[in-house]
Amino acid sequence: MKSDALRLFFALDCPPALAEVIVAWRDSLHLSGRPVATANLHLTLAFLGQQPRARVPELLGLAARLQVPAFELRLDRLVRRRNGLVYLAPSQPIEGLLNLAQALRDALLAAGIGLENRPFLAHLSLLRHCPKLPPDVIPSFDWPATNFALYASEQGPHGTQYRQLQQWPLLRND
Ligand code: 2AM
Repeated sequence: MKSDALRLFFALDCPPALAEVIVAWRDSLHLSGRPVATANLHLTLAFLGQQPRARVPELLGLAARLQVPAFELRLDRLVRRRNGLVYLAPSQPIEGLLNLAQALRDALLAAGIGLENRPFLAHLSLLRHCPKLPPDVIPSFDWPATNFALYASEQGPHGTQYRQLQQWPLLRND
């Protein structure tokens, strides 16, 4: 029987060609830990947690109404958290990204879906349970962010899978 709740989040989907390049670079560092699958690379904009399946049409509607410009995202920091999560992040605040995350948060709040009160952390997770990073690793990946999507996080036979429910374009600048 299908569960009537889904674990949902909005995210930027890493373009497949860029995901391949990032994963090849990550693997070349030979870090210990549990790597995130190439297909799962994404940058979360808003984490909704468990939501009733019946809410999905409303979420699709509010996302479709957002009018946010496309932007360039440069990932140029490699970070390891104390819990062993290793991620890529921008070293500078990216206005377009912050605007998109805020627009989503506002639209969700207006729909009565409050997010956790922790500040938005722009990050693309690469590896979990990593004990240590080598010093002086300076990445540089450019990601033209042209769309965003709603995902359901599901447990599959090979671990966590992120199923894209729908995606929407960001506004072109030209
Ligand atoms: P992570 O990669 O840092 O774990 C699906 O689980 C996505 O939602 C992942 O990007 C995950 O981030 C993020 N996520 C999971 N729990 C979250 C929470 N409580 N707050 C914000 N993001 C969360």
